[in-house]
Amino acid sequence: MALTTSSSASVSDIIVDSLLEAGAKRCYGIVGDTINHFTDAIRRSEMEWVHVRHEEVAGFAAGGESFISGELSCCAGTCGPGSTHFLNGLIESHRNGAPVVFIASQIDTAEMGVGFPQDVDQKALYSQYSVFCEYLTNPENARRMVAIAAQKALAEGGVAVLIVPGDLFTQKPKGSLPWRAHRFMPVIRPGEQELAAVAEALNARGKVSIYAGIGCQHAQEEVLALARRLKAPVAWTSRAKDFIEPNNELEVGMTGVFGLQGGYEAVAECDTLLLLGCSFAWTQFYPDKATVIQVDLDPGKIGIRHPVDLGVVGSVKDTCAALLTRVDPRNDSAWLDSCRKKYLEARDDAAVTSDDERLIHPQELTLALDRHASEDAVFTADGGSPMVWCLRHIRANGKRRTLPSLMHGTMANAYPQAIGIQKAYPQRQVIAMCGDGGLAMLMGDLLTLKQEKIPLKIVIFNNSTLGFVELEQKVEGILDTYTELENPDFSLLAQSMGLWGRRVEEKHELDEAVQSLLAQDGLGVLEVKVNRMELVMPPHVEAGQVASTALYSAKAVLNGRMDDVVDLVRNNFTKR
Ligand SMILES: Cc1ncc(C[n+]2csc(CCOP(=O)(O)OP(=O)(O)O)c2C)c(N)n1
Ligand SMILES: [Mg+2]
Repeated sequence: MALTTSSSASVSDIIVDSLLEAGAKRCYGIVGDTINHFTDAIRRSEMEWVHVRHEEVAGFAAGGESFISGELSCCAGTCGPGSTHFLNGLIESHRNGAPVVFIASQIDTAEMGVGFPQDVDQKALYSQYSVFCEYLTNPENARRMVAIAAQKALAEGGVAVLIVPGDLFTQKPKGSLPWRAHRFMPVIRPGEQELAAVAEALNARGKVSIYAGIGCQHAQEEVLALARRLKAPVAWTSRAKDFIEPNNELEVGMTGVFGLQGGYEAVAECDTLLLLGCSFAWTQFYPDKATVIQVDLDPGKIGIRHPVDLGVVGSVKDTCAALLTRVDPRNDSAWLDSCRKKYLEARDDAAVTSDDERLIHPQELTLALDRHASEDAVFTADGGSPMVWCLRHIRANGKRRTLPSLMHGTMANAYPQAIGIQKAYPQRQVIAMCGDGGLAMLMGDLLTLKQEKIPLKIVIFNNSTLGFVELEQKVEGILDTYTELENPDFSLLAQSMGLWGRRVEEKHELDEAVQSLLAQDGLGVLEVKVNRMELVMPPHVEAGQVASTALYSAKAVLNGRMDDVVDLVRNNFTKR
C-alpha cells in the first residue's frame, strides 16, 4: 500500500517515493539548476543516483537495465540542453519496450512562454516516442502522475515522461490519496472461432514454418510444443534470439540481412507461415505465395509488415497452448530436416577463420568471447557490424542475454546500455561489443565506469572504419567515402583513465587476452585489430547486389584503388 504523504514532504520527495514504490532502484542523469531539489531528495532516499557524463548515456543505461530486468528504472536531467541530450538514448529505450520513467525538469512556471533561456517544448519533443508524456501542473497531483507514468511504462513497455517545472519540486502539497502503479498478468487468447480457423489453416497440406518474434519471451515451451507437433522449422527475429535459440532442435536462425540460409528458406519458401509475436520489417523476405497467419498481443501490429490471410490477437504463450490440442500431429519431417541442414551448414560457413596470424576476423573474436564468457553473461552490441557478429556467433543458452540496438538501430548503444545492466546485476559478467566508431561517439563515459566502479568488460572491434556503412556503400555500387577512422590506441587511452587496457593485433594472443579481460575483477577494455574488409553477406544475394558489388570493384579499379578489390576478395574468399 502506498505511503500517505506527510505534511513535510515536498513534490521531490513524493516523486522519489512513488518511483521507489513502483519498483525503481536507480536514477541515471546529470544534476543542474531545475533538477537540484529532486536530486537532493534522491540523496536522502534509498534510490541510487548514477552520475554519467552525457545524458544520452543515461537514457541508454536506464533502458539497458529495464530491458534486461523487466523492472522500472528512471533518469532525470535539467531543462533545455540537459533534456535534449537524452533524446537518442530514450528513443532507443522506448523502441526496445524498456519500462523507464524520465523526470524531465522544466523552467519555472512564471517564465513559461516568454522565450526564457533554456526553454524547450519537451512535450513536443518526447510525445512521439513515449507511452506517456505530460506536465505536472499541480503539486497535489505528484503521486498520481508518477503512478500513471510508472503503470504505463510497465504495462505498455516503453518510456514515460513526466515534465516538472522547477518551482514545483519544492512545493509541499496538503495531502494525497494513495495512488500507485498496478501490475497485470492477464490471459489473452483469440476466440474459439478464430482458434478453429488458425488450426484449420495449419492442418492444411504443405510445408509449415514458424517465424518467432520477441512476443515469444516466456513462451518457448508452448512455441516448441506446437512446432514439434507440426514438424515446423522455427526461424526467429533478432529480438527473439534469447528466447527461441536455446536448446532448440527446431531452430533455423534468422532471415533478413543478418540471417543465413535455412532461416531464409524456412520463411520465404514455406506454404503456411505462422508469425508469432513477430514484426520483422523487411517485406521482401516474406513468402510470395504462402498462407500467412499472425498472432500478436497488439492488434496494431497485425498485417503491417506483409499482408496476412488470418490475424488474431492473443499472447503467444496462451494462443500456442490453446492451439496445441487443435492441430493435427504430423509425421513427415522432410521440410524441417532440409531447413535445418542448410542452416547448420551456413552457420559453420559464417564462422569465418583464417590461418593468417595478423588477420583477425571479427567472427574469430566473437567466437573467442562465446567460448570464454560465463554461462549467464549479458552481451550488448553496437549498431554496425558488432551486432551482426553477436547475433550470429554468441550462442544463447537460456541464461545468457543479448541486447543489440534493433528497433532504433543506433550506434554507440553497447557500453552505455551495459552500464545500466551491470548496475542492476553487479555479480554478472556484462560484455559490451563495441565498434571503434561507436565507442568514440560517446567515449567520455568511460570516466563514468571508473568513477562509479562498474566492472564492465568492453571489447572494441577496431577495424579503423565505419565498417557497416563502408559495406553498404560497396553493395550499392558506390565508392566508399567518409568512413575512414583515425583512431587512438584505445587500450592506452583506457590505461590513462586508470582502467585495465590491452590491445591485440596477433591471433595467437586472442584467447588468452579474452580470458584475461574476463578474469578482471573490475573494468577492462580489450581492443582487437580486426579485419576491415568483412562481408556481412545477405543469405539470398539479389542479382542486383552482385552486379553493384562488381560495379564497385570497377569504380575502385578506375580510381586507382585496386588494392581494395584484391583485399576484399582475398580476405573473404581465399583465406578461410
Ligand atoms: C547515431 C548513428 N549515426 C549513424 C548511423 C549510421 N551507421 C550505422 S552503422 C555505422 C558504422 C558503425 O561503425 P563502427 O561502430 O566502427 O562499427 P563497424 O560497423 O565498423 O564494425 C554508421 C555510421 C547510426 N546507425 N547511428
Ligand atoms: Mg568500425
